Amino acid sequence: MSQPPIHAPVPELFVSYESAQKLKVEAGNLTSWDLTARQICDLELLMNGGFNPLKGFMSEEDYNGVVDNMRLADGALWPMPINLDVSEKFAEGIEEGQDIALRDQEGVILAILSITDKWVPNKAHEAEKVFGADDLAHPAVNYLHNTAGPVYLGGPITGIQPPVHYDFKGRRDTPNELRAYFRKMGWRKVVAFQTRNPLHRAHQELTFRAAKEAQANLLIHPVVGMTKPGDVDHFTRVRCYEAVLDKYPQSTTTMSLLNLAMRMAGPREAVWHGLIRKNHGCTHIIVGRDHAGPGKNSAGEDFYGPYDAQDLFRANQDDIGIEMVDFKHMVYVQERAQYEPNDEIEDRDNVTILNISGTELRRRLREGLEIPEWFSFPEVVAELRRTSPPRAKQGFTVFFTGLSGSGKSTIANALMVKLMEMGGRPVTLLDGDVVRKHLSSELGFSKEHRDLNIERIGYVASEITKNGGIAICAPIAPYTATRRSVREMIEAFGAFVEIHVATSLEECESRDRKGLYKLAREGKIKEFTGISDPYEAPTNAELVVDTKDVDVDHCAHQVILKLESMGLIKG
Ligand code: PPS
Repeated sequence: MSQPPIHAPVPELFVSYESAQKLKVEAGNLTSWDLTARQICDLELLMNGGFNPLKGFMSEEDYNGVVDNMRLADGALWPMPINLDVSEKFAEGIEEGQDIALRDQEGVILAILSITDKWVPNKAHEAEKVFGADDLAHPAVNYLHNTAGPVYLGGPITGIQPPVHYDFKGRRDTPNELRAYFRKMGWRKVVAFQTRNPLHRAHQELTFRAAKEAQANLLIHPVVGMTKPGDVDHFTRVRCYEAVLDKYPQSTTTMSLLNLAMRMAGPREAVWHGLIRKNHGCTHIIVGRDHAGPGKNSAGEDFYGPYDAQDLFRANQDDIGIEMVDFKHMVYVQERAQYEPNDEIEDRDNVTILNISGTELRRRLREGLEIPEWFSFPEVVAELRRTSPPRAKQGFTVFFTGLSGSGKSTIANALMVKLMEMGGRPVTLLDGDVVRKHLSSELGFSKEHRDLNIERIGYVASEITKNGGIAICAPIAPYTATRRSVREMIEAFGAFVEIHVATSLEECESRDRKGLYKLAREGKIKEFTGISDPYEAPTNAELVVDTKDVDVDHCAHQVILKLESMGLIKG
């Protein structure tokens, strides 16, 4: 197979500096689209040649070819649709033949799109063909249906400026910058290692072996754009990669960050990664087991077979234009104190083979357990521990829900004092009444207003949780869907402990501590929860308490025991 001339530049879509200055002023008058985070990633790689041969967002003809056969209209191999998805409302005001300005999230104009095509895609068909199933458990299918706009725009791009990055500037390279680096270093063969995870000893070992086998230099090329939801954030990962970089023999290896928005499309993604790496001047790419795998489908099965990505890559290797190096599954052989490819261990009955899965690693981090030196480098483990402290040191939210007068606030207050007595983390109480005074004073009790109130509480609690504090919330929060959305918001940063204070309506009404039930019965307070407004009782709360025959202290103690059992506080 003929190798591409890795040092020749790839075409970019930028105009000259002078033209860009002029265009920027002119584009100020155009209709403009505010790019989403994913579109910014796509646009950056379109403009800098990372998505060569694409010259802009795909036309309908290119899109159809790509979806159905992985081919652009001119026959070139391309596995992934790259479209500008917009809202119906925006699309209504747009005509084919029109130029629009594409702005980043601060409003800076990055490019002009000359629209040639506007159409409504068949998303179910796209999901089936590109991702293998129209199943929302696939993160890209979920994005397609629930985040991406319903109308696609296509057409060539005129690049004005690349998106601005404030982090790790020195580690980001365009395809042509990397090509120039390889030329300067005299690297004629380069193996790329694509990754979205921290590197441990096994990865270091396998990448080193892959480079040796291909007699090539090594490019660690991690994705820092968008990866799989729930991945270790790229800030932490890059600090980890920097620590691992020192472990390679000097000047054989370099690292560069790729602002790609991954789709987790397994086989098609592997082909796409190959084309992107070829554009970045690489001659080889490592493709592993379950490359860019999205996890399990809604039936609990893998979306793709473990070697589907390697098979599709192999079948298209000539068109991709770079060679695949198969990933070797490396395991640690205790007796020989070294990593070896799992399929090459002949005396496996006589040796101890050690391995720690990703799930096991996360458990050990969460519970503050030992992570052995044979598995990872101490610097990497220290970085991961800094970002993922054990649960007993992470922030969390305790979310009480229940009728007015059920005892939420009283238990919440007792809990706050007990947690403060223990010390270690700051505690904030977001009580229903307090929130309504300071955060939601303009809101009433319609469904819309109650939802807004709970969303605000959820947002504040998620910020507290993210920053390592304890948030205690005590609103009525009568709607299941709203409580679920708050749970999701918080679980991105730490534990969400829902406590249903299930004191019955009869009991709350007979206490009527604020005299509100009487007024509600008389119709003097409208939309009163339990009387003239609904309360949807939780079915999946972490704990249910009832204050009828149990004193507050005991209820608060039950919560403390729950928090202990979840590892959130130390007994
Ligand atoms: S919600 O539904 O979660 O937004 O309600 P919340 O913010 O917790 O506010 C509840 C407190 O407001 C008082 N109050 C009412 N509650 C329910 N329905 C109506 N219509 C209403 N009007 C005023 C009541 O004192 C609630 O306080 P708690 O602490 O729950 O008794």
